[in-house]
Amino acid sequence: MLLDLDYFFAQCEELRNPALKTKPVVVCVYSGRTEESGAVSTSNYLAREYGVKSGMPIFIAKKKLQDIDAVFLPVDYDYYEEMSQRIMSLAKTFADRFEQVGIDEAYLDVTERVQGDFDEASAFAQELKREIKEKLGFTCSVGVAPNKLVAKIAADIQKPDGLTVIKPGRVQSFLNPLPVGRLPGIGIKTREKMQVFGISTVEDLAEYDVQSLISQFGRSLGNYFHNASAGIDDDPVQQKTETESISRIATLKENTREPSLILEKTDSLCEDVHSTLLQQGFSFRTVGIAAVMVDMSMKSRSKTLENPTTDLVILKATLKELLQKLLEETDLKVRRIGVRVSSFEKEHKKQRPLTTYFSQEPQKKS
Ligand code: TTP
Ligand code: MG
Repeated sequence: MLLDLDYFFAQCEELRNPALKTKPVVVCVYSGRTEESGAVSTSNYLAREYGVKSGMPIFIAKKKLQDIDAVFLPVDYDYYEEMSQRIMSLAKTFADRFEQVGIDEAYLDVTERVQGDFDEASAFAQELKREIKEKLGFTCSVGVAPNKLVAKIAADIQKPDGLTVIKPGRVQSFLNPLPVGRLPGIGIKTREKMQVFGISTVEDLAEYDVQSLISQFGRSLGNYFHNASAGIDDDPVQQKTETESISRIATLKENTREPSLILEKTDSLCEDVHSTLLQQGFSFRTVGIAAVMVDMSMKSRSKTLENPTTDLVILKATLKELLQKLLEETDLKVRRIGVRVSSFEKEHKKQRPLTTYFSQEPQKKS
């Protein structure tokens, strides 16, 4: 199952102040440059009806909601994290294995609990949704499927307060009509490239020759696209150790897309992260990069290595590779850049609250 909270930051705000429920609510990351500069973090579904979207500049959202009794609020990460932790602790009790993948998102492996029965899984998901609503007041959307890839796509199909169950025999017919952009990892650039080859739906991609995909996108991506189009994914739900990740983020001297300037900063962030890793005796498997673009939108990429390592050279090289991919996905300049390592090998006893990537600077989770 993939569990995704609906309009999460805005729903947190509604819970704190129920009078907001009848109004468009827009949660904003103000950049501080001018009174209205910054971007929309998220909005409730009433605001979305007027065309407000995550990542949109605040002044545009204000224009769309001109003359409407709408509410604009600044982000309050600490409060959202507290809510997130409560929800995730409850959700965890529903899973054989539980993997949180964002402040409002988690995968639950429930195979053993429902003995592989999808009707049971569906009832179980309803029970999960009901408990989260009754005990904590939040609505969420859930996708139930044979694997993480399909569960994630299923959860996005029906929102808010949705439940979409895709049984094994229905995976291909479910995926076929969807635009390829629904597959994780297919962003605007890849979509445009695929369009040139006449690939616009998942079905088009599924029918495309795998060797041609490999020659266009490289072996690893080509194979991934091919498998994803058939709904194939064997990535297990990975229950993490309590120490989840170590990350650092910094603002660049100037907004830029020049890799060498950005790498100068990521290299020093890597060194910082690496020394913390060594102090704590961890090796890592997953490396992530995150960028805040000039319009305050966020982009991130991560890669899981075959084997755990503590090697700084590998860390820097992986970052370089991820940066390249991230820049390919956008034409915007980068404003802030962050580095994160996770999937640690060593157990650790202390538990600290989950922190979002961008809430503090510098930041670490340990
Ligand atoms: P999402 O789950 O992508 O969005 P959402 O929960 O607001 O809406 P949905 O009902 O479609 O799931 O992201 C979770 C939170 O992450 C979101 O509430 C705010 C934050 N966020 C940003 O700050 N910037 C962004 O560009 C996005 C997409 C999310
Ligand atoms: Mg959400």
